[in-house]
Amino acid sequence: MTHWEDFYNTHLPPADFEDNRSLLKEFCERHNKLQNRIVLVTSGGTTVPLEHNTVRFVDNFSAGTRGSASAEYFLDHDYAVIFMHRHKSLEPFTRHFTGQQFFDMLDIADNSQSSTIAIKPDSVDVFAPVLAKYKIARETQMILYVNFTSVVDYMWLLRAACECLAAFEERAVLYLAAAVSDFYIPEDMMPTHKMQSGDGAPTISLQLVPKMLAPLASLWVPHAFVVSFKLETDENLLIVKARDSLNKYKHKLVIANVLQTRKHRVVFVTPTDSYELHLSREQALQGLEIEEPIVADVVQKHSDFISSAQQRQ
Ligand code: PAZ
Repeated sequence: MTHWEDFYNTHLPPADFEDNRSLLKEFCERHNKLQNRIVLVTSGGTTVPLEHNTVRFVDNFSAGTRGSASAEYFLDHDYAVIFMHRHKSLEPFTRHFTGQQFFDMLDIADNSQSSTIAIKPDSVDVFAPVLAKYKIARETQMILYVNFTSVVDYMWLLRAACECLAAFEERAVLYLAAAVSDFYIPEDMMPTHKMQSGDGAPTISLQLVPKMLAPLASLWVPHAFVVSFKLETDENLLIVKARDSLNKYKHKLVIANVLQTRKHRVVFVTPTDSYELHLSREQALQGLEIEEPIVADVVQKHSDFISSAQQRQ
C-alpha cells in the first residue's frame, strides 16, 4: 500500500482544487469566529478512472442518500455543514424531488400573451417546507457545497477540509458517509488515451488506496469528533470490521451497515459499546428516515464529548 504522503506527492490535485480550498477556508473562518459547531458530511461514491483522458471508470452503488439526508438533519441541529459530495449525486433539499417528480408538481397555464407556471395546489404542502428550509440554509450561509468525482479528487478535498476544520477543535464533527474506493490505478500506471479493443482484452491491475483515516484522526483533526461508516455485505463481518477500525484509528464512532438493509438498520459501534438503530416498517411508511435518529444520536454524543473536553480544561 502507498503511504498517504506518497499518494499526495504522486497525484495532482483536481483543476478546481484551489477554488474549493478558498471556499472552505472562508466558510470555516466565518463559522469559527461565530463559535458555531461544524460538520463535514462526505457523501456519494468515488470513481476510479481507467485512463488519464477518462472515458471509462470503475464506480460504486452509492447514490448519496445517507449523506444528503444527514446534512439536512445536521442543519436542523444548528450545525454549519460542509457537504462534500460526488458530483451529480443526491444533494440536501433537491433530493426530495428527483427525476420527473419536480415537473409533475408543476402546472402550466397558457393564454395568448404569456405562460404562467405554478406549483399544483396539492404539491404545495410537500414543496413549501423543503423550499423554506433550503432558503434559510442558503441565506444564513449555513451550508457549503463542494464536490468530487474521482477517488484522487476526494482525497485532496478531504485533506483541505481537515486543514480548515482543525481550528474548531472539539466543535468539529467529521461524518464520513461517502463510499470511497479501496482500490485505484495510480497515475503512473494508467494509459493516457482511451483503451483500444483492437489491443485485446486489457489486464487491469488495481492498487490499494492508503487509509486516510489514519492521518485524519491522528494528525489532521486530532481533537475533532470523527465518525466513520463501515459498509459490509456479510453480516458476520460487520461488528468485527467496525471494531477493528476503531482499534486501529482510535476515532470516536463507527456506524456499521449492511448494503441491503442500510436504509432501515445501522449499528453504532463505540470503543465501549455497540447497539442497533432501526426503523420499523410503519415508521418507514410514515416517511421517517433513519438519518434523523442517526444524526440525533451523533449530536448527543458530540455534546457529551464537548462537555468532557471542557471539564478537562
Ligand atoms: O449513499 P447511500 O445512501 O446509497 O449509501 C450509504 C453508504 C452505505 C455508502 C454509507 O452508509 C456507508 O456505509 N459509507 C461507508 C462505506 C465504506 O467505505 O465502508
